[in-house]
Amino acid sequence: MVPAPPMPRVFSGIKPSGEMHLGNYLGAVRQWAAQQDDHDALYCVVDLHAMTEPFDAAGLGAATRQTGTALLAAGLDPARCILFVQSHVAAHTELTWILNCVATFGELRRMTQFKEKGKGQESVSVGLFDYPVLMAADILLYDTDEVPVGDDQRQHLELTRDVAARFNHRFGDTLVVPKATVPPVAARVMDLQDPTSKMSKSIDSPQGTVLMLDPPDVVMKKIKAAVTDSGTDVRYDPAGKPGVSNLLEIYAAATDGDVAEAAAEFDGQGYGAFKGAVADAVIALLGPVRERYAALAADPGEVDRQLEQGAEKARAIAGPVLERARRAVGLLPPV
Ligand code: AQP
Repeated sequence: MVPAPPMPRVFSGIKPSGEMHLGNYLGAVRQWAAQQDDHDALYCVVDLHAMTEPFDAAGLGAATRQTGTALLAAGLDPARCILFVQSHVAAHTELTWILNCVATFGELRRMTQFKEKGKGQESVSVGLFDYPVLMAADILLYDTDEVPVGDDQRQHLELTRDVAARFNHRFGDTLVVPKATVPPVAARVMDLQDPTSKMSKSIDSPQGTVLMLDPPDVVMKKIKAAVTDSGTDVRYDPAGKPGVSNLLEIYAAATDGDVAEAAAEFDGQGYGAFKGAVADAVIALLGPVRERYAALAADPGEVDRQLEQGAEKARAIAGPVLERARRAVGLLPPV
């Protein structure tokens, strides 16, 4: 029998920087869950990335476990993917150092996310500046073919590709150059109170952010209060009608439809009925995730055990890739 061709390897990560929201779910994690059967999938709670901005040391471990629990609840299945915590695989930081010596100051300084996050801050950590290199190491350490990300991470992915190609050019073919895959809808879910900014864990906008674990009445309230415009027609026009367009994207993603169909469905209906339908769709989508989360959170020891098993499998893949990179740059192997 001819052996089946290997499945493409996919890697992605999420920061434990706050509670997961609808943008994370629709823009990323739902795709991750869907890809487990036709991809060789690795997913990671990137706790080292959460340290690049001011963070609470006393809460970091609990936030990491909570994010791991939420990912399991959202459908990641350790029998079908490798789910682990970034800091449990030391190779991530070691490859970061090697790549730090390949990436340039100029290219990191151009990163939009660094510029935005650093703006107006009195002091910015070197970690925030170096974030894209750590992200490149995360991806390259697993010979990743595809990286499913929301629109906000495209630039970092381009940098990963550039760094990998430069490394290969300088030291010989060593690293797999990955490509980004962005979901067709809801690649950038916007804040409900400010539909020109993306929904984010770290931005303080409780009413504009639907959390993945929000109870139904809270979801309904937040979506009903979403900022729209003074018009009445439900039409997809991101520049002219950002609030309505964001809700149409959310509805299309939650019902597995597309925005054109969604706009046609609500043509001629007022914003009130439209918002109610969007909220109902989101509540139906998130209900099972909330239920699974409650069951999993009751046994944190089991979650830790599953994350450790994931880390063990991740280490087994990362070790040889790191070794390849060490050898390529000429480091003396230890005896
Ligand atoms: N609003 C969003 N719409 C679609 N996808 C999104 N992602 C994040 N926000 C949206 C995707 O979710 C994955 C995890 O990314 P993250 O941990 O960086 O998420 P975050 O909510 O953006 O977290 P922070 O802490 O608030 O980060 P910043 O401040 O950097 O935005 C990624 O695949 C991301 O694309």
